[in-house]
Formats: sequence, C-alpha cells, structure tokens
Amino acid sequence: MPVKKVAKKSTKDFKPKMAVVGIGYVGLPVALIFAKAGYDMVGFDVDQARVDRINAGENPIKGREPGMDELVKSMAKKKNFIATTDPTKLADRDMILVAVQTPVEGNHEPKYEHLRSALKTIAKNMKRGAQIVIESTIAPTTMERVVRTSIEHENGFEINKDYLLSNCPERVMPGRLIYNLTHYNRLVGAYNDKAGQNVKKLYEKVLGIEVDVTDSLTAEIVKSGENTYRDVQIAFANEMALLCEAYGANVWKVRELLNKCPGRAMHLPGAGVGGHCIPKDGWLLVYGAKDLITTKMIPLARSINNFMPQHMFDLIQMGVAKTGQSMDKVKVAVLGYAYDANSDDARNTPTSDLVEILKRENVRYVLHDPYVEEYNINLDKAVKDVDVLVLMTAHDEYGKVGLKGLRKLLKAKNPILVDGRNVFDKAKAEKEGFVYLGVGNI
Ligand code: SAJ
Repeated sequence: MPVKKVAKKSTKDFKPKMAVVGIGYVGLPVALIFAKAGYDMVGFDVDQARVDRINAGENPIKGREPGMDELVKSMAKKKNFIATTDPTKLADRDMILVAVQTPVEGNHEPKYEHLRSALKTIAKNMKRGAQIVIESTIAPTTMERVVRTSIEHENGFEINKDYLLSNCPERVMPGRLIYNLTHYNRLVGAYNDKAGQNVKKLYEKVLGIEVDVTDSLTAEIVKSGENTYRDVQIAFANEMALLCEAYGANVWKVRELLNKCPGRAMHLPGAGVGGHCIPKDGWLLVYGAKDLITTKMIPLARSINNFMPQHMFDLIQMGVAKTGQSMDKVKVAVLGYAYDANSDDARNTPTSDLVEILKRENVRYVLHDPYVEEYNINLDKAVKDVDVLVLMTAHDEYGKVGLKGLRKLLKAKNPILVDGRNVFDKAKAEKEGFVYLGVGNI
C-alpha cells in the first residue's frame, strides 16, 4: 500500500488567527472583511463604547459607507469575530494589523502617541512567531525608528527570529471604505521575504487585489508620496487659477485645452484641500528627512492650497466692492462644510478656515451643508436674506437647485455668487442677475 504523502503545509493553507488593533474608520472594515472570509478575528480598541456598539451589531462609522451597516450587523453574531478592549485577547494571534490614527500636529510633525501605545500593548501581549502589519500612514523611517524599537524595547524580541514585521498602508477613502479595500491594489513593505509573502498571499486571496512587495522604507515613501503627488498637482492647478484671474482668463477653459496635450493631467483648482490624508501626507513625507534635506516645493504646495480659503474671502470682498456694498453690512451664506462633495466628512475642511476669517473680519454668515447634521438647515431659509453665496463644496444638491432656483430664494438686489468648485456657469449666473466670481474665472 503506497504511503500517502502528507501534503506540505503550503501558504494556501495559511489561515492565521488575526487581530486588528484600532477598529475605527480603517481598521473596522478590514477586520470585518477578513472575519466574513472565515478568519478568526479579534478587533481590539481602547474605546469601550465603540467595542460595545460593534458587538451589538451597530456601525459606529458616521456618513454613508455602502455595505458597512450590513457587515457590522452580520458579523456581530458570528463566533469567529469579537470586538474587545481586553489586550490579552491578542496573545494567541498569528497576525496583528495596526490601524490607529497618525495625525499631524500644528507644527506639521506626526503625532505617534496612539501608535506607540498600540505597539506597547501589542508587544506586551503578542506571542513569539507573531507577525505585525502596520496599516496606518506613517512618515518614512517610522517603521525602524518607532515601530521596531517600541516592540523590541518592550518585549526584547528579535526581528525575523521572534516576530515578523511589515507595513501595508491603507488606501481607503470616505464613502468607499469597503470598495477601496476590495478593489485598490496595495503595497506591502516587509523586513523579510516571509513577512512580505504572508501579507501578499493573504490580502490577494481575501481582498481580491494585487499586492506588490518591497522593503518597509520604500513602502513608507510610496504611501506618503502618492498623496503628496496629488497635493502638489492640486497646488499647481490652484496657482494656475490665480494666474488666470490676474490675466482675466478662464482657468477651466485653459485646463480643458491644456489637458488635451498628451501626458498632461492638470487637476482641479478649488476652494482648498481638506480630508484626512492629502493635507497631512506631504508633511509626513518630508518629516523623516527634515534634518537631512530642506524641501521647498512640497511645503510650498501646502501653503498654496492652504491659501485658497483666504482667496475665497478675497473674492467675496471683490464681489461686495463691485456691487458698492460694504463687508460690515452684507451677510454671507457658506454652502458646503464637508471637505468633499456628497460626503459628511469634515476633517481638515477648507470651509473651517473660511469661517475663521469671516469671524475675524466680523462678517455675518450662515453655514449650510446637507450632509453635516449641524448645518443641515433649510436652504431656502438659510439663503433668503443673504447678499453673498459662497460655494465651498460641490454637493449635488447645489447644482440641482440651480441658478434660477437660487436666484428666486434671494431677496438681494445684486446677489454675489462666489463659486469655489466651478459648479455654475459664469454667463448663466450673470444672466440670472448674479455678480459671479469663480476660482480662476472672475
Ligand atoms: N481637491 C482639489 N482638486 C483636485 C482634487 C481634490 O481641490 O483636483 C480637493 C478636494 O476638494 C478635497 C481634497 O482636495 O478637499 C482631497 O480630495 P481627494 O479627492 O484627494 O480625496 P481624499 O482626501 O479622499 O483622497 C483620497 C486618497 N485616497 C487614499 O488615500 C486611498 C487619495 O490618495 C486619492 O488620490 C483620492 O482619494 C482620489 O483619487 O479620489
């Protein structure tokens, strides 16, 4: 009787016991997608209320996230998923993903207190042979200077001998958490081949995406670099808008024709750059090398984009002057608080900068945003007695109301329309009786 060959344990049988530390906006969808695929998953967080809500099947993430409500509800009852604040639940985990927030402080330096505390908790509880995967966006050199040192300082483990280490930066977006996780290719940086292949095999199998493997430093630079690239591109578009205003040209016409040139892709000028990643990743990218090189273009791009809310205020002033009114007499309706169209996410929103300027200059204003609870007031009432409309966020609702609709709502004799997102057509706005000033098209 031939001896039955025992199948070699291949990576296809690789079914690690998993954990996600930080089950927030990034970590929760990751944890639930792996749990739904049948993996034994522990979702760890320090926020007991959040943990309780998730275990009760309630989605703690605000805003419209297609599929999240159902996913949280369906996984709450499953035996292979538990949310917990008990760090000892990490002790038997083979793979621990870290998705805690890594904000940038006022001085543009990354704040790693959440990351350090998560690493300390993990190091204290993890078993020998476990693999750590950092999903948070971090400055280049953080894996070496912060992650590895925090773990090894805490538990004396030796890299590649007692534990495996890798970083696989997330590429999620508000409103498309699940979609991006299961459609966007990823990059994993790893301290050795096994660590890289583990993540590649697992993520490709479960998320159905393609995963490239490289070293940790390269992965850190790519992640912060891909968003910095976008920030710099947007800054170019914004400076082109300011130039076109100076020339008396229409930047949108310029952009349309310029982008017909092969290899050109001028981005959209606008009222500013918000969100949880674009405004901060340029600072992360340069931070790691701040003692080695003084970068110029990346900080300058940040200052150009940060100037745009001030420019919106300048356009308001120009409109008020054009109509012979004075700033201390007019009232402004700010349309859109969220940082992006049809989203309720207001992190780093440019509108908050404009509001600060209006307050500082003692200009009367009212805020409207159909997606942000606090400002989801009746539009008709909000705008009826204002002299200036300032469109900061291109929510569909504003385009739907349209120029005729907006004009009807306003009692003002010479209403001013400042268009920060090129939602309206200048000639049509003027035909409806507006004094129209658009970014890059005044
Ligand atoms: N913005 C402009 N002009 C543009 C594009 C954006 O002013 O041409 C403004 C937006 O109004 C917003 C801010 O920039 O205030 C950020 O917009 P975003 O479209 O970059 O949206 P985010 O912040 O959600 O960025 C995400 C990022 N995705 C991931 O991190 C996985 C970013 O890397 C993506 O490039 C971006 O989505 C995308 O492509 O949509």
